[in-house]
Amino acid sequence: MPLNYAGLWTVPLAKLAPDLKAPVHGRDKYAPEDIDYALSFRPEPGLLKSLPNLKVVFSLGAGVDGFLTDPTYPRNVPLVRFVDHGLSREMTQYVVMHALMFHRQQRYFDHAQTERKWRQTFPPRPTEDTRIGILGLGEIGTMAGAYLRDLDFQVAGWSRTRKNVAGIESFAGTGELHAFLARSDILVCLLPLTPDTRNILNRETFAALPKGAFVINAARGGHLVEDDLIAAIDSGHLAGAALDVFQTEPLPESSPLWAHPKIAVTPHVAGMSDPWAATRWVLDAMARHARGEKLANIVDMALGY
Ligand code: NDP
Ligand code: OXD
Repeated sequence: MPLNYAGLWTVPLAKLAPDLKAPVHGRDKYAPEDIDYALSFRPEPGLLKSLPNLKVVFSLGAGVDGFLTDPTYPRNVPLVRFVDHGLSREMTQYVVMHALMFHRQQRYFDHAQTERKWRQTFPPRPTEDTRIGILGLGEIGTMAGAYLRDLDFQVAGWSRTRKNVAGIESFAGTGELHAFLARSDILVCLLPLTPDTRNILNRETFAALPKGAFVINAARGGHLVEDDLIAAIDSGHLAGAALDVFQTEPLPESSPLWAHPKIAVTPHVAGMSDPWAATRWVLDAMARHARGEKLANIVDMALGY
């Protein structure tokens, strides 16, 4: 069952700002012209456009594709995204966990356990020789990369602009994508979903990875061509994948991803915004906005993130 998001936010809002009028769309009656600020994650298309006096939209998640894929989104209204240490940390845990599960062959040992078999093996390659590539070296990618670097993996990141992060090699722009992929034994996607990055995890991308590479997608389902991934794994080119996000969510029961022995599936839970932290952030940002201060983490409408 998807979580009832509105229900999650109303409790902290009522506790932290009891005097604030905060109607829940679809549950409470409200006059569209009374709404100054909107808090949302994947608003129904057209909803934000229907609020004529909207001053700021707060994205309760880090990714804002749920707003910008709506062609009616009022682009003159600032969209601010949630950037939070706790959220980045949860995402980092997911990435590190799946990188280590692959590196330490945990699924192989899980399987051996079901057969009561004592199957000792060495890791396929030493940690220092294992190259991890992170697509998207932003808030989350940088934190995940730093933890993996500190575990002695060779970490590189790919971003639009060049980065200078100690111990992490930086690749930038489409011109350097192929070289980045060619050195990535574990490929992690932490990109925002934009027209430039949609379907970036595709047949050509997988072919550019070294044989036996593993793919972790914790960003958006729209990044991944699911059939291409299955074909690359079934052909033996890729070793497997960990997926938290899908083209269609909830992932339909009929999807072959569920039962694939080399794919780990989770239901978009890699990083969940803490409602209390996010509510404190929204209230603080609203106060700043009311004082005429500039808000941090405003989405660049042209870039889409
Ligand atoms: P940021 O905006 O901080 O980082 C995005 C990174 O992607 C930046 O390094 C940016 O480059 C890079 N990038 C964007 N477009 C391109 C491009 N065309 N080519 C190369 N690099 C590009 O985002 P966050 O780290 O905060 O979040 C990343 C994503 O993680 C979110 O958008 C969301 O989709 C996903 N997410 C998923 C969650 C889950 O539960 N599964 C939870 C939270 C987030 P540059 O730095 O040069 O601008
Ligand atoms: C996010 C998410 O973008 O939870 O924060 O997917």
